[in-house]
Amino acid sequence: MSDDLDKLFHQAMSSLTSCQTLELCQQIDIKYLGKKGLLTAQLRQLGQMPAEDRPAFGQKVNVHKASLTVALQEKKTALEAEAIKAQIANERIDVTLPGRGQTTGSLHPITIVNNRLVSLLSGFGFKVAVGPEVEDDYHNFEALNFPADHPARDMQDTFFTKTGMLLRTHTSSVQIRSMELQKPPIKIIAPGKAFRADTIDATHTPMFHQIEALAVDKDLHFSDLKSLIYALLSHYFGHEVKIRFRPSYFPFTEPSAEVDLWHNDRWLEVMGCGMVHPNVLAMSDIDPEAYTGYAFGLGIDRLTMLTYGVNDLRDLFSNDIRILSQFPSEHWEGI
Ligand code: 2U9
Repeated sequence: MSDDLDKLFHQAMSSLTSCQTLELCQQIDIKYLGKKGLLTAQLRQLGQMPAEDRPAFGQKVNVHKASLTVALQEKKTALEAEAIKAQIANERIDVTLPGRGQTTGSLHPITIVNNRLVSLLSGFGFKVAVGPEVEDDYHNFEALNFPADHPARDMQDTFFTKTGMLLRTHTSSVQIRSMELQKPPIKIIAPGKAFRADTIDATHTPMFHQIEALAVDKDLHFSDLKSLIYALLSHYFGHEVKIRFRPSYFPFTEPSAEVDLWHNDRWLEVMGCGMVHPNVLAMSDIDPEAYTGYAFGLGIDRLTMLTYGVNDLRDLFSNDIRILSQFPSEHWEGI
């Protein structure tokens, strides 16, 4: 019997030696020392023993139990220490490493230029107006005095939807919608996207950005338009600009002009303008005898290229962070 007891004890001790986890320690504890454990069960055999053997056997069981309890506790402590050591090694941070730093976004150059123009024109008393990018023929063409056979109305030049709507070819449709809701004096700007079925190259994309201005009031003259454009461009470039007005043609303005800017020793076409055509005023229920209006339109993408020396428009739309992160957004934000 005593031999069995020793065997049991050594069996417990050897399984404890090879045990590598706290869970296994717990299992050994239960298996040998628990209420129904193998060593605990040995005490129950005392009853069937000769009385003289009982004290020695009982004592031996208790010694084994005590030894195993101590060994288990030591093993548990060792395993816990190992686990903490491993965790510390795992979570170690090197506080001497340089920080990764924060990456901040920046505004797209087109947004920067747009914001500056909106800000300058707000200073001249213009209010921002917005409207839909998917338009109907009336607001995009008809109300702007486009003749029925004008090339812009052709499938080749304009994106039409299956339902007979179109993608606005300019933001002028926004001003038409504003004139439906509001009577003179009117002083609005319409910044936004416009769409034309152009083949993509260095200076053309099917989606581009515009800002258009419209003023309608009594006694507005071409001279008011000229002085506004001169002031706008001078403030934009930060110095007095040299510009010229060259006669042109648009269905919605009469007279019409292109504005050229003297830049890097040559004339560059930067915008178009004119006095609002009497037909356009009349179609919006504004009496052309009592009121006159002036308007201009400016391509923001082209002005962005000019401002930052970008030669290829496609670079502005490639979403290449190496290009986009070069523009000093903070400087112009909110201006
Ligand atoms: C209304 C009446 C008149 C807006 C105008 C232009 C001249 C013009 C182009 C500039 C470059 C378009 O982006 S671009 O390709 N625009 O030349 N736009 S006058 O005239 C209007 C607008 C609204 C009711």
